[in-house]
Amino acid sequence: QPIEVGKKSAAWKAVDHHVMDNFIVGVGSGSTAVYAMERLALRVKEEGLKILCVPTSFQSRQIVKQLGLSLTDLEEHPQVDVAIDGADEVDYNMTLIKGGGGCLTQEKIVSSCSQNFIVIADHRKDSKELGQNWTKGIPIEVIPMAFVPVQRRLEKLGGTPVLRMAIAKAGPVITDNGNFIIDWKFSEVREWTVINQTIKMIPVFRQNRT
Ligand code: DER
Repeated sequence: QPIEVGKKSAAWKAVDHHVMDNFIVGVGSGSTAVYAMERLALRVKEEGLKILCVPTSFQSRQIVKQLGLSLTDLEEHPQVDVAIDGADEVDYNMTLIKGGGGCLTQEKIVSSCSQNFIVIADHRKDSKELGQNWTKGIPIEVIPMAFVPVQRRLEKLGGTPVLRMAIAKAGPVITDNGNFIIDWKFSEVREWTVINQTIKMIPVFRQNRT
């Protein structure tokens, strides 16, 4: 499977190039991040690499434990040396779409606490403009009680905000943080920094009218 070979070799190179002894390492979620965690475990075994891993989801925490890597968290280590993660799409500007696996919030928090953020993305994720290859929309995690007001605010920005429904469970996907995900399907290319700021400003609680 050439794609898996590509993902694995990119993940191994990222780990070999960016992870040093005594590092606090943010470990991402999804299938590409698994290759990175496997490489970390191999280096610990073969070189005696000393690292502590901050997981970014239930999935990555489970894999850290299965591989015998040492776990830590942002309470113990709020400063992370490098975060290594996958992505769903990357444009020419290195703007990412993340959250296809529903783990975007903890991933973003850990990467924001990190000196260095390494994204491993095979050629399928490479797009000139966001939305070219990843057509499922921009994942936005919302507090359940606010999903309709947030949908309405997103509709005003254009595009179609869709509540992500679960497959192996009736009803919507519930994230590791107990929230919903809205996939915001947009039509035309946007000024993503402006959009990112605008989305962040959407109050997930209705403000009292003053
Ligand atoms: O949820 C995410 O952002 C993940 O990093 C993700 O969707 C990438 O997954 P993959 O490595 O399995 O393609």
